[in-house]
Amino acid sequence: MKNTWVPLIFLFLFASRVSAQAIQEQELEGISYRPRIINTTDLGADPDDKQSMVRQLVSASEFDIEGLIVATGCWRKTQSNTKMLDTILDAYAAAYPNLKVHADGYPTPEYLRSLSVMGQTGYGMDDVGSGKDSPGSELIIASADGDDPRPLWVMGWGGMNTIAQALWKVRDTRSDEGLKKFLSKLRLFDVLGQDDAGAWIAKNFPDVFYIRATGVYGWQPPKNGDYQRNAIQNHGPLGAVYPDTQWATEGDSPAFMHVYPNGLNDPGQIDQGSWGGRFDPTRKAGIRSMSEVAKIENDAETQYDPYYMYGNTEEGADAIKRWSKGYNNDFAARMDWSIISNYKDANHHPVAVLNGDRTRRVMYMTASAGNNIVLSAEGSTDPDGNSISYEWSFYDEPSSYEGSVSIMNDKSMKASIEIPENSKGRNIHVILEVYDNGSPNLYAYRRMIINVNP
Ligand SMILES: [Ca+2]
Ligand SMILES: [Ca+2]
Repeated sequence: MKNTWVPLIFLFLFASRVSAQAIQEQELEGISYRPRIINTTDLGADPDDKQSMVRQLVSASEFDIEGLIVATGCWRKTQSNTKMLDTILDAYAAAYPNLKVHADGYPTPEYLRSLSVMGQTGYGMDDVGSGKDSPGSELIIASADGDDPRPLWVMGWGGMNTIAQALWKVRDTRSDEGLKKFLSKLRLFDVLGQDDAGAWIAKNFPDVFYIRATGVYGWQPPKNGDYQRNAIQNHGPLGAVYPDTQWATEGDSPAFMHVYPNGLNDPGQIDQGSWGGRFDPTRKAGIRSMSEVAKIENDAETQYDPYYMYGNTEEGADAIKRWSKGYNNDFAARMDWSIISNYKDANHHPVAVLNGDRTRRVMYMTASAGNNIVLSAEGSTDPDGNSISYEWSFYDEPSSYEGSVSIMNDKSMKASIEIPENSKGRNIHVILEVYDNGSPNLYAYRRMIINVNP
């Protein structure tokens, strides 16, 4: 087993990928691309990982998923197989013939199965070190080593020790230069901290990009409510493997929602704000894991003090919740896709055009204080022929300008923005939301960051 899966993974990885050169060309042209992502999950602890996996899979057309890894954490200290994941992938396989009718880019079930492996089978740093390599840790290494200029987002829906094992091995077997190159590809996103490996990583690899999200509750629709029952759970094979909420709903989804390429944000600019929240670009010490981690071992994290991570900004989950209509309807529409075999019988997202630019990238411009500038969504379209509406808003939290900004015609195709006299040298983030009148209404976003001349 151990000798055959590695070449198989390589085969699938390279067969499925856009060439590195093509991606580099797209990057030069500013065309946004699909994020590369590996999710590690403590499936079998809180059933909400199963919920998040359903949302991730039904959204898979937007991502290059390079790994689904079953791992451990403080709520599930051992794992022995991928059965729970396999069951959800079987549901995806049943829904796949419908899903692919509605969007390009859904990975085949066979491809996803080839990337679904076991990570560390034991808990925390006790299961990291010599002789502890797992298919999951090897997959992370192979993926980060791939010939692809894009960063690799590795998400911890449970503990971080499979990622720690990958880092441990690379440090143990490569030069400083090789380690540095490896680290530069990684973007780590840890939900809540669920073992002692996160603190170990942040302490031992202080330059690695490391977000620990703690504002992951409070954005979800009411638990086991009407939306969950009727928009998600009663929708075919994927709905059937979306369990009832036991403690909280989808606490791990903010990880991939942060990199969801919907036009709202550049995920590398973590303070912009995304469907996954907003994060402070200054690393902080002492962002602790869930209290269970210290109950397992009192000095589990304090032994690594100080360690530094990126954490949420003060809005916490409110930074997610402000987009609730967009992400709730997106998920509901995709669940519709999973049971509808005709394109014309479901709704699809509009395309938001900003000042003639049809990509999803964040745009920048300069302006002078006191000027009036016009932003245009002209050319925005809807693939279903729905009528579309526009909404322009000033997003104050990520803007370095502290005052208020008035936008005229904020519900029209063209809006006019008054650049305040006292905004010199600051920036102003303007969000365009384009939404259709299909059912449910679907949203597309764009962001213009206006840098005001000093
Ligand atoms: Ca979890
Ligand atoms: Ca539509």
